[in-house]
Amino acid sequence: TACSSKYVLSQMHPMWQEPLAIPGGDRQSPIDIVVRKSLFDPQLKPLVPAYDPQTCQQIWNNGYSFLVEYDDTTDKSTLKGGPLEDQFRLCQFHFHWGESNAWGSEHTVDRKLFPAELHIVHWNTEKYDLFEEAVMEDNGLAVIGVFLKIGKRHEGLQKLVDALPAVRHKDSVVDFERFDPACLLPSNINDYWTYHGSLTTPPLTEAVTWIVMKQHIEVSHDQLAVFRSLLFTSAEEEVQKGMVNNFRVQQPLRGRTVRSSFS
Ligand code: 1SD
Ligand code: ZN
Repeated sequence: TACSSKYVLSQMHPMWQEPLAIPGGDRQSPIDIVVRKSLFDPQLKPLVPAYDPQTCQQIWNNGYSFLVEYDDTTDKSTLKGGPLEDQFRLCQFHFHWGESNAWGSEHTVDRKLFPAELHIVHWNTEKYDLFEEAVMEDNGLAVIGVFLKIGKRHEGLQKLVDALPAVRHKDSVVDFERFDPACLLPSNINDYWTYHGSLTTPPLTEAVTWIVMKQHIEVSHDQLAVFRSLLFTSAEEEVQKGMVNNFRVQQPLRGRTVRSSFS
């Protein structure tokens, strides 16, 4: 189970209400991306997302974020190229955000914080049979990270924002169909940073090839306010807690190289 993982003993975010314990692995996420220290790798290929919006199924408030989940039983929605050698399959996307617009992202760029960060999660179907297996293994997952900034209203995101009141409480699920996560990518997906890291929530396994977009997307303050109206707590709980600051603290780079696809 997730709780028997050695990584659970590593540094925990205060949100998880666990003690800060023994330092864990050497490839943890998130990190600060120091632009000047990132290494341009001309071998890095263009990223090739090929998503079928028909695989979109539901939104689930899992008590930490909301997950937009996709049918990942076939190769209908895939990601390849970029730093990836294998083909990966889309399974879900989610966000991390702050209580104010001054912070909320997990990764930072030269210490700059963004108000939110999108994670599009894919698993390696060439090496593994199940998502649950891929999560525990090297090269199991590929996650695209996109920073959100406050600006004009994001038209593509609005359909999702409109559905969020239905999953206000923890454990609530609502049908959600035909949403193409590609509409949440910036216009230039060929400029990105990549490094080897981990999940940022338990089991914190070091299974992730991170692909962090250089370009951010813009959303309105009101759209992010709807994210903040969600709850960490279930309908049964007496004291309701607003879903904000659902990010992990930054982790040491420990000698890793962050590569960039651009110079
Ligand atoms: O926060 C998510 C978590 O909700 C879960 O989806 C997990 C496995 O996919 O991934 C983490 S994260 O590392 O993508 N932040
Ligand atoms: Zn995430």
